[in-house]
Amino acid sequence: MTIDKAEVIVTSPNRNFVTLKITTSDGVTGLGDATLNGRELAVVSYLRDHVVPLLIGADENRIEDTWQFLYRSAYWRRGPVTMAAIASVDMALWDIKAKKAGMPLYQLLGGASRTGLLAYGHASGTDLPSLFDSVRDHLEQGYRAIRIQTGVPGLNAIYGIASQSAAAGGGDERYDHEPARRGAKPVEEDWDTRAYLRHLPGVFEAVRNEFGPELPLLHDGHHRMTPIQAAKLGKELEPYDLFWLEDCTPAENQEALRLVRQHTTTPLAIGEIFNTVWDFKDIIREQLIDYVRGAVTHMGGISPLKKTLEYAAMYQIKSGMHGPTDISPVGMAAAMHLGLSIHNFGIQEYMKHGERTNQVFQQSFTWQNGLLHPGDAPGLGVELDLDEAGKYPYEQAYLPYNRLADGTVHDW
Ligand code: GCO
Ligand code: MG
Repeated sequence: MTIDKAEVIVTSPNRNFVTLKITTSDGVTGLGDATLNGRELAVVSYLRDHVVPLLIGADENRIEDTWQFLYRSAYWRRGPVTMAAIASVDMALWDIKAKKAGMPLYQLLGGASRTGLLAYGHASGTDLPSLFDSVRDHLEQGYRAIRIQTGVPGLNAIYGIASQSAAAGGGDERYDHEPARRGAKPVEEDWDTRAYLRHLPGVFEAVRNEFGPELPLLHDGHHRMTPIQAAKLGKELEPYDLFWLEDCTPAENQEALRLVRQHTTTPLAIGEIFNTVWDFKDIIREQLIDYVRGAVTHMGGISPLKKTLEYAAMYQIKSGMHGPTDISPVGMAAAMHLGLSIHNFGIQEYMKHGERTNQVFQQSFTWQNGLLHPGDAPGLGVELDLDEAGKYPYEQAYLPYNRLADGTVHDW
């Protein structure tokens, strides 16, 4: 059989999503997530103008060959736009193969290595009381691991504090629990690393005192520290036994992690903005990280992320796949099937999608006792309702960005 049709669907129920839908000549369909937050339409063009014409008439069974062809024949390798586009093809072809086999995808990937996936949610607050409320709310929802972000005294709006994104819309109108906001220009936030470093250890001390020693706690530094600042923070957080400190330094400077590692035993996670195994190669081999944060959607698909995680396994490094709401339900399903099947699963990020998103994407995953499971429907277990998707046309939206008090642009 061959690929008959490949459609690129853009929809914005609670936020923008780009989905590739492949249909084979025997009428089987597969979905792939190609969402690149804030730069969505670049991937739409890459797919529609350059990839879809190459897929028509191709053999849908040849997943690895198709991946290699799209990656190598472009000549211009890597980069988020290219790799999100290739990822969507890879996911859709795995979806089709598993549907044809009549199995949930995790069975084709080797079968389940566990009963479910430990997932963490995002607690946040502008101050300690609101942070504690948010942690309690997450515990009530069943989360067994929690990311902690708080406001910093003196700073108005900073990364990861939900109340600000909620303030952008409120209710179901909000931009889906996540900092990107609809609008023609990115919103400006402020930043002061010294104020943050003074504040954060006290926050973790308070959270540990309130919630005890067992709860796995995570924190995202969002690329904002210099190497020596990250080293200092990692060291100061050691008494609070973090599950991980994420993106402590800018992702481009991999040598930074050597310096951080020399100073702290706080586990490190990195890679949500990485695109290929080459971005992970050295930091895995040198054992500079503990968790691979790659997303199926941004790493070129299930095939390359599985290879990267198998390589990581040789160094006892585990998965910590990216799962904010800008990973669509299709990308999340792909992460769940992969996570369930590999041996070195660590944790899965899980931010719940909004109601309208769940109507556009019909999903079969389950969330019970703090564990995710992709479900047992054949394929990825996600179907796209085209009529629902059509109700929500694309709307321009951007992630915010940071400036320091003197006006200098800073990593967000
Ligand atoms: C995370 C991330 C996200 C990103 C977002 C950007 O750890 O979940 O840092 O919140 O900011 O995915 O598109
Ligand atoms: Mg992050």
